[in-house]
Amino acid sequence: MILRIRLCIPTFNNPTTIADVALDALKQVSLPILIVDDGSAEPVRGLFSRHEHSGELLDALTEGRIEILRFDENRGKGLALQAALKDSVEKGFTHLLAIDGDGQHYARECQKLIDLAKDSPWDLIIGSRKFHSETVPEVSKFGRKFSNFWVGYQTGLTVSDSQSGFRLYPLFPLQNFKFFTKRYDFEIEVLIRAIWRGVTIREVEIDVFYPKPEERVNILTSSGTTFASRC
Ligand SMILES: Nc1nc2c(ncn2[C@@H]2O[C@H](COP(=O)(O)OP(=O)(O)O)[C@@H](O)[C@H]2O)c(=O)[nH]1
Ligand SMILES: [Mg+2]
Repeated sequence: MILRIRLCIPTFNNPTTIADVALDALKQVSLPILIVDDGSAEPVRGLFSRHEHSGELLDALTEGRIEILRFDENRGKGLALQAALKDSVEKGFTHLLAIDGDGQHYARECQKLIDLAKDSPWDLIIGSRKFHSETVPEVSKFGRKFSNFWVGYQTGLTVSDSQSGFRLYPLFPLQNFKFFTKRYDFEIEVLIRAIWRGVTIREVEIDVFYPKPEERVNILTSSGTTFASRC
């Protein structure tokens, strides 16, 4: 199968990181990029114009290497990803590779998931975050265990990082799914539904960075968060 992969960066209020994440993605992966700007207080386009590498970022926008889908009001990460999945199916992509906009994910790690997809194009691939660093909050470790348990309970399968937002979604097997969740809970729902439909889940370990607390999306401002560990 010829893979047509699109990189997706869902973002909500990541003013200090989103332009750098986009620049890093431009350098590290030669994939078209879709940023879903979910009602961020400062629109991503404006942040691009003010960035020290604004020329590079604005050229990428003009040339279509980066597209921005902007919602005027925050709708939730789950709905943002669902919009990206739908739009990508319509545009003929075969896969959506999602990474976070808060600088926690390194674009250079994308290649590991892409390499796996070449051999397993129908599988959903998770970048399983290495959680060895001291900076990983205990609450995140607990949240991951809790949601892994929940996925195991629903499916009988063991997944080591069911909360990771670093994922390669195969579009064909997922395209007719109906989802009920809108926020972070979507990432659990899509996993469970995919497993129920017989999609194989693969995981590959990735390095992650834990930014300073003030650069993370605050769970109190990103309303409706399911797991308190999402910080
Ligand atoms: N589009 C969109 N993205 C969101 C929303 N909430 C969080 N995100 C993005 O999802 C990514 C992960 O969010 P974060 O709170 O850092 O979760 P964690 O790192 O997995 O604990 C970041 O890029 C956020 O900007 C939202 O409501 N809409
Ligand atoms: Mg984060």
